[in-house]
Amino acid sequence: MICYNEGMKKGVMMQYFEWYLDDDATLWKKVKANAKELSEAGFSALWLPPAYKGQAGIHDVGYGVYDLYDLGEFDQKGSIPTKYGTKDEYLAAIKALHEVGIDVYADMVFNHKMGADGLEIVKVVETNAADRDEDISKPEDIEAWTYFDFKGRQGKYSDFKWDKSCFSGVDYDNRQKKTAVYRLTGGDWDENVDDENGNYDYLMGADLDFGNPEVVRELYTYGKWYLDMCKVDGFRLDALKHIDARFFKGWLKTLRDYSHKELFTVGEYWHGDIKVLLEYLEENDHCLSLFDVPLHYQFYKACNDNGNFDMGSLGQNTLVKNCPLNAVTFVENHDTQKGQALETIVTDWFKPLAYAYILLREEGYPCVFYGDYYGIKKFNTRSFKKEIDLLIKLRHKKMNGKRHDYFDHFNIVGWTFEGTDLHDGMAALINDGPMGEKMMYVGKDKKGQVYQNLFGAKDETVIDENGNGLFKVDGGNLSVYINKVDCRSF
Ligand SMILES: [Ca+2]
Ligand SMILES: [Ca+2]
Ligand SMILES: [Ca+2]
Repeated sequence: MICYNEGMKKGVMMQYFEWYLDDDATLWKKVKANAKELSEAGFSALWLPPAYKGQAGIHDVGYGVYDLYDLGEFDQKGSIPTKYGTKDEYLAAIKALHEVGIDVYADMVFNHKMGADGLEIVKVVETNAADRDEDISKPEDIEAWTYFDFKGRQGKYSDFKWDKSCFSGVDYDNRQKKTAVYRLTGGDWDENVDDENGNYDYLMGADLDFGNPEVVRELYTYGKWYLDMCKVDGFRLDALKHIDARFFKGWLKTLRDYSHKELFTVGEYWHGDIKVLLEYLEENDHCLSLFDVPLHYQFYKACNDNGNFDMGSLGQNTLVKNCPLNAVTFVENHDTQKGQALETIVTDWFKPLAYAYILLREEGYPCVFYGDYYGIKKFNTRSFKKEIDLLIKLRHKKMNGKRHDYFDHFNIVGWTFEGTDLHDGMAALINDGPMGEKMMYVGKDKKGQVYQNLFGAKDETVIDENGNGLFKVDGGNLSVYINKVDCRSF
């Protein structure tokens, strides 16, 4: 099997946006300006937000996708730029990132389209919102927003026009001004979607019908266009729960063959049950990675449990444990942050502990959240840049040699790296309870060396003749110890 996981090469990606960035069309310029600094901090890839025009124009975070071919180039939805800038600025940002060796992953939102240009009379049945396999009306005509002709673009790049034949669901009848889950009678819900609500094909907007070969063909064409135009190195796929699970396997294979690139890809399948995620990967021959949602939920639980979370169980039943090559680990994202639909905030005290867990272990491909790195202006949350920078530096310099795990305690758990002949190791501890210490092995050849903690109170410990150190960790905190002679360079 091909290893699609950059994390195994110590890669670190950043999700370079949060939900509440200013609608000032400056993100692409900021990316370009910060490229060198991000590279020096040790980031190897950025996941950039959806770059195409959304229904709310400059105010759209990007998930209310209107025109996939408008990357901030056409006067549509009230502006030429998107929330993040113009197409030229996007391409310049990608170029700047490539120049410093940072890969770029584009966010692909293929489940739905919004902000249609016109209404059509469509034949539908209303379905039970809680069980979409159940029809609750006879076939009826409604007036739906399903016609997209993108007048502002005038056919540039693609003359594909979207109409009612391209969609399998809508949620609004303009005649009756009624909101419901309507299924277009021309086809059926897509199969191979999540089974929540009976069939979870429908999420929002005009739902793409992956049973229509024209739609599938257009998305293949689009993928090639995107690679040619933007030269990205991979993708983040939105809303996989709601899209036929068979689609992306073919799409990715075609684009990988076409571009001769690995095209690292991570999908958003928002589900806390590891079994569901493993099944999805199995179904797709592991051709992509998924975000480790179960691990996020463990962080969320641990930080809210006042020390009662069993830290010894951290990582059990997670993707990174069961399928590390296909796991993208993360602490927080634009959906879990405050104010969002899936709000499950990992609180401040636990954040450095969670980042230590995803950044200082080899398994999984860690993804740092913009809002954690820079802080979230809208809510005046704190920046964890200092801690994250230090952890990434430790990841690159000290994650060497054999690892020893100590997930054997209700509060204090830890792990060490022995190092190699050429490179030193380290000892890490995370603690959701009161201050304490833990004996851990760092290698017999370390006998007599002084290890110092880079976090908190700069505690020191001397490695004994058996290669063990007694490492201290403050209450609700983390410690990372390295050979004291190296501390000055950190
Ligand atoms: Ca769908
Ligand atoms: Ca569909
Ligand atoms: Ca505990």
